Amino acid sequence: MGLEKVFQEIYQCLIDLDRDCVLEGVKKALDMGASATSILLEPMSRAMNEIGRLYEEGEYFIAELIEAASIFKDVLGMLEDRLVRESKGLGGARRLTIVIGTVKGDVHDIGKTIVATMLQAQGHRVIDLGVDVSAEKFVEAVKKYNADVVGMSALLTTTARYMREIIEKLEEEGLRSRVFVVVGGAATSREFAQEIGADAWAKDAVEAVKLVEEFVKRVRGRR
Ligand code: B12
Repeated sequence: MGLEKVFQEIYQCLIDLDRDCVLEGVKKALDMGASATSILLEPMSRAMNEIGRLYEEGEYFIAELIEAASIFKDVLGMLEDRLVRESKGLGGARRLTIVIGTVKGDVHDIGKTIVATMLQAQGHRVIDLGVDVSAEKFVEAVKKYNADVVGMSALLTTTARYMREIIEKLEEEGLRSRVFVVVGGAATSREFAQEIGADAWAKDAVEAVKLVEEFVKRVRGRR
């Protein structure tokens, strides 16, 4: 069986909320040489989008979303060490301090956690503030840890708007120009990021890592 077929199996098993079948598929994919990153960002994330769509259509309810998230977290736990090992790390390059969190009113944390794990695996110091994080908490953490990067996640249209308030708060405190602000999550887009005055947007964790790497290169040139 080809890897594509196994990925399709993982995708379908997650939509069917069949935990054992998902875990089996993941093991099979690993045996066939798939990377943890590709498993998480391809079949697993695609299935979550489809589950979201089914919820929107009224075919799935909150209970199904909770179950899907629980299966996803099992897989994340199973793949975490590999995710870290797959990362090439920064070697001698400058490490950054990154403050990351899901914004106020929002409890979706799977994507944010993948991004945080991958950035940490790159050798950065990552302060994960968790979910439902207020502007005050972001500002406090930027000061306390002397952060270089602020990462904000939002999956709800309503909470994504709150990101602008966080950026304004950073401005008020005179911190905005000191930090690179990157946003992500299903409720955001490149245009949205521009609109609220963020520095960058990433569609997934791989892109987030790339963005921060590019930023590291620029910072190294300056400091
Ligand atoms: C699982 C899930 C839940 C779970 C979350 C569990 C958990 N611990 O996270 C639970 C059941 C709690 C939940 C609750 C709700 N949910 Co929900 N949920 C989802 C679902 C199906 C999957 C999300 C997910 O985990 N995806 C997988 C991860 C890997 O992807 P990701 O989060 O997008 O992250 C990637 C990128 O976006 C990016 N990224 C993410 N964060 C960041 C941050 C930075 C800095 C960067 C650079 C990149 C980045 O990188 C990540 C990895 O590649 C989505 C569907 C969807 N399309 O997203 C709906 C969805 C987000 N939920 C939705 C809704 C409506 C709700 C509820 C309001 C439902 C209700 N009536 O109660 C509540 C809100 C609760 C709250 N206050 O937050 C809607 C939002 C609609 C909207 N536009 O506002 C969606 C889109 C479903 C839908 N299509 O209707 N939900």
